[in-house]
Amino acid sequence: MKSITIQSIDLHTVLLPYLAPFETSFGAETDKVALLVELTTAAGVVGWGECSIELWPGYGHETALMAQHILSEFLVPAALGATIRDPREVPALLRRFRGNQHTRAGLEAAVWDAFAKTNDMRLTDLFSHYAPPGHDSQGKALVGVSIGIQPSLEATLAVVRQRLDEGYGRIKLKIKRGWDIELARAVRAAHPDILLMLDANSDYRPEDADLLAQLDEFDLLMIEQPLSHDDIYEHGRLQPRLQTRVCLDESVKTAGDLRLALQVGALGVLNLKPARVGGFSESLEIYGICAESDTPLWVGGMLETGVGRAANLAFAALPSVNLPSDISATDRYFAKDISEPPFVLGADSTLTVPAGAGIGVEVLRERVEAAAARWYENYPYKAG
Ligand code: OSB
Ligand code: MG
Repeated sequence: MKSITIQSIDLHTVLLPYLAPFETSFGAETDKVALLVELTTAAGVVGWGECSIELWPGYGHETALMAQHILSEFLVPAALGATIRDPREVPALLRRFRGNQHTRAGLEAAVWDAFAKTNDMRLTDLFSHYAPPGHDSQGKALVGVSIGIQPSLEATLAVVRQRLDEGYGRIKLKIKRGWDIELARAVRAAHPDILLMLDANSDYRPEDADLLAQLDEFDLLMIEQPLSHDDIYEHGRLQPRLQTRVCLDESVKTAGDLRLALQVGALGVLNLKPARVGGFSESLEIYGICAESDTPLWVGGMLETGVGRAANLAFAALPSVNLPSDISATDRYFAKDISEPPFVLGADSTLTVPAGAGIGVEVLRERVEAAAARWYENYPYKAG
């Protein structure tokens, strides 16, 4: 493998309107905010990465201004001039700074993309290279769609119908306390055979175990993150009380968290969000643990732009990612993304990894500039 030397890093905070607002147990969002990391190597190769952040500290604690601050003051200066022989060296380069997983993941992703492009290979094949032997990329990933909280059961049924008609083979519904049993009952009654799952985004408490057990009758693929975002222990007490598998999302931020969760029986499935665990190096370690322990695995998303989604798709194409991932087609999110070509859903509810080197999509500079201008118009903060 050819190494890379990091010559320069440019940051672009962008704001892209969603086609429809996305509501979870934390509230509704109408726009995607992202910080895009543009990294240029000494040889002139450009890599792109996306910091999966949000407008306010809801899912994770990192916001756009925090990401700008952490990158410009600390992470970028630590990375500039470094020669990278293996992208898994990036965490060590940034080790003296703690936390800020979503932010550091964006910088690491830009390194992975530049490294893959330098070696003229798809990012997905670079991931395979560092995965356990025999884990060749499948070149595509099984995907599903995440449906936000709707104003009524009727509205939910209409969106579910639309997504099934579009070809999604797995439906995930966001739930919150008071918007759960009847929702699951209605959707299951309308669609007895679909792959159906729920995501609570930490809205329930240990005392809600009996209520959550009522969901068992709906034959759910899993229930995602029912309890606190930083809890593992209580999930370990909850899982034996449910027939439905518990999937952890928020609670697993490191490979160590996953080992602990497996030890205490806190999960039956893992949602691996590369951003949540600080990047693809930690993701590969977690992937290896799942493969070895036969833990069902899928790749989660945060409504990323094409840059983040392309990288997540490259990872989701690894063979031990064996349940549908939250990586939907471009027209699920945006009228016009910042990259081309758009992702289009295949007939078997799959997305295909683009053939080009690295993330395989082209970032359109005029779209990035327009989305950056939209950020400054709506959130007049100083650039990092
Ligand atoms: O909990 O999985 C989640 C989006 C933002 C924050 C948290 C979550 C989500 C999603 C989006 O469910 C899934 C997607 O990117 O399509
Ligand atoms: Mg989730």
